[in-house]
Amino acid sequence: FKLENALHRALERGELELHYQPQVAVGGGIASAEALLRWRHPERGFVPPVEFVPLAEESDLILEIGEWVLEQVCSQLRAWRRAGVPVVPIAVNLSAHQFDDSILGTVRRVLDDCGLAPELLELELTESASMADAGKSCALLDQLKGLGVRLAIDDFGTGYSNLNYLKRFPVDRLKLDRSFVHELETDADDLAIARAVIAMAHGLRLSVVAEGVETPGQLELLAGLGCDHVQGWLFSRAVPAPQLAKLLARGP
Ligand code: G
Ligand code: G
Ligand code: MN
Ligand code: NA
Repeated sequence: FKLENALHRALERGELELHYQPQVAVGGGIASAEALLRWRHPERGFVPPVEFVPLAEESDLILEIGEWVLEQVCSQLRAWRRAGVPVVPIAVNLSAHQFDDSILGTVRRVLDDCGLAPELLELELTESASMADAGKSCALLDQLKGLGVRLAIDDFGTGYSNLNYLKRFPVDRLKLDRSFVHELETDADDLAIARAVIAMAHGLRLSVVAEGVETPGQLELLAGLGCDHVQGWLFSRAVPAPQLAKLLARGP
């Protein structure tokens, strides 16, 4: 059978869901969370996003899925707020294919539909998507920032960053890629890179969230470097919405 055909129907059949991974303030509680797509295929079971997101990106399907993700996150935030859950900003991954002028209308519409404070929505752009045509990205990011949403550069350090553009991008934070975190305790080069990225980000008035933090040793090193937030299995995997609500209700 064709996974691609099934993916076309997955949206309508409600087989896609979002899980949420907490992003924890160093020395504090849950400051935000990242929404991560999950596909529960009726026969194949759980299909990871690394398998189906690239497939969806081969067609305009990624635009439909991307819009669904934004709608889902905003209506989830509204539902939580109505239920008295102490909400935090939620970060959404944008595919490079979504990153054109049409994203402005989409983001404005989902925020309006839910009557949501724009600061509760963060958009994650990969370094490669934002730097591919950095001049154009700069204009688009300015317009997105004008809507009041938060902006982050995902997988920082793995693409081709143009620091001239990074300087001009109106982004709020960098996500230090987990490939630099994985061997932080044993690889002096990774430690040097993490230190440099954090220092540069702070110099540019950006905050840093480190991805893939799995051990107390990694956390300790990152805290020593002044890293602002951490995300990873040390704290929590991505969890279904009701579970995140419980974690948020528990407080810091
Ligand atoms: O959760 P997991 O580690 O399996 O996610 C793998 C990759 O899938 C991540 O790099 C993430 O950026 C991507 N991904 C997860 N959810 C979404 C989404 O809603 N939209 C897009 N475009 N990519 C996503
Ligand atoms: O958008 P991005 O690719 O950064 O998505 C985050 C991905 O990282 C998700 O697929 C998530 O499952 C994965 N992830 C989250 N925490 C950890 C971790 O502590 N270790 C590893 N290896 N992967 C993680
Ligand atoms: Mn991400
Ligand atoms: Na990432």
